[in-house]
Amino acid sequence: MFDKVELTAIAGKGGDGTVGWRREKFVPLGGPDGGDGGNGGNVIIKADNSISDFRFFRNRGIYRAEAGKRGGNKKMHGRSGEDLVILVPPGTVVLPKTQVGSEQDIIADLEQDKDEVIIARGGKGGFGNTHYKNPVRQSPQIAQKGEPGEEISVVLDLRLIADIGIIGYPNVGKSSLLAAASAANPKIADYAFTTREPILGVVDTGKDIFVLAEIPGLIVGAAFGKGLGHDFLHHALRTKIFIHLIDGLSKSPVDDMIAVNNELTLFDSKLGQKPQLVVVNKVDVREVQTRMQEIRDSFTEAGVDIRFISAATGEGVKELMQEAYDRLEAFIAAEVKPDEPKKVFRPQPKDTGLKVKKEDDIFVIELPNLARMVSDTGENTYQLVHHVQAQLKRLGLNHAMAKAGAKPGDKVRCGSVEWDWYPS
Ligand SMILES: Nc1nc2c(ncn2[C@@H]2O[C@H](COP(=O)(O)OP(=O)(O)O)[C@@H](O)[C@H]2O)c(=O)[nH]1
Ligand SMILES: [Mg+2]
Repeated sequence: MFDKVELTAIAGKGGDGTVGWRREKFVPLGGPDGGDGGNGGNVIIKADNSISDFRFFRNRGIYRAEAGKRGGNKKMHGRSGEDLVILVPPGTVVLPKTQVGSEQDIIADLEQDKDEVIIARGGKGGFGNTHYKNPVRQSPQIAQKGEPGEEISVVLDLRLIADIGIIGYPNVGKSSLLAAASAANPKIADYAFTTREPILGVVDTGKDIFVLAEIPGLIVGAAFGKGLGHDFLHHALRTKIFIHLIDGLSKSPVDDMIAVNNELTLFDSKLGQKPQLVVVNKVDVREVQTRMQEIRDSFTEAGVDIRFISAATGEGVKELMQEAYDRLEAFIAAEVKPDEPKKVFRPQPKDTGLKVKKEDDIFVIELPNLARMVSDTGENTYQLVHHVQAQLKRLGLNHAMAKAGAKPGDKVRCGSVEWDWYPS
């Protein structure tokens, strides 16, 4: 199954503004009433619990949001384009796809159901001619085109995040329990140091589904924590509750529990505070069966409630998983959610500053809002040229041109309008 997919998102173009005129009885030609274009739709990626993988994605597919509609007469706004919402499984990380194909900083981490991010913003609708009326220009024949929508290529990376982690000494049976409870296939009786990364499995209790992780590396004493990577901490910290597994054959099961808990707290105090279900394993072994009462009493004395299972025969595993899930749910429900700032990707603010770039013999002005101006005839009318020049002058064209090395009489262009520049 894919756990990575690439896609390109193209937001909707803004609708064009309209050049329109009021028509009334007995008024031959009314004032301007051309409406603005609607905004283009955004492309949004949203986590949804109903989606569990990327099987419905076309790899490298292109996802487009709807364009905004043209402005109408009577100052009617064009309708905005609909947003395109792409549903992904919770746990999806959105990364930018760079030209070289390397992945850099995360755009968004859609960890939970309903987390969402706008990856491409729709273009703004253009202004209709009503906006260009002024005391001198009573009948503006110019309007603005809609802005293009943003375009971005991203990689979606599905990272399962474990809800419940199994901790405990080496050889207590963590891998065996993970294998017994899920379809995961961890190496059993692996040498204790080889497992550095958490191994994840999906548990289906028949009623509920959750992700279970074997958290490796809990080796009490010197070795613990050494060489454990970011992945370990990431998973261990995100895990909401722990199943603390204990070997029923151990000399002192209670001391084992205490030692592991001390180690957890030393590693990160937040880990030590997570709720735990304490479970004694290997109850299929006779020796453990004969000590059951003694073990239970020792834990009761320590104020800890325990259950017995056998990861080898599966005894008690199903019940344990259901209990773990119920605890998880209760824990999540009780969690006070601080008002975390929503993880929303903010595109760079648009640079609206005036920029002049020399292309061959002509100085080109990059000012998107102004470059999108058009006249109703499509030609460069006096009004259009005048509007563009007046705006540019206000924004410091002369200074910018001089800085770019222009000499009086040089050609300059903004959008479709071209003229000879003489500083005035
Ligand atoms: N008899 C018995 N042996 C078990 C049980 N669970 C695990 N083992 C054995 O204990 C050893 C360590 O198991 P493993 O799952 O690799 O432990 P981990 O190091 O905690 O992941 C292996 O030899 C397993 O076969 C169990 O419930 N009963
Ligand atoms: Mg193991």
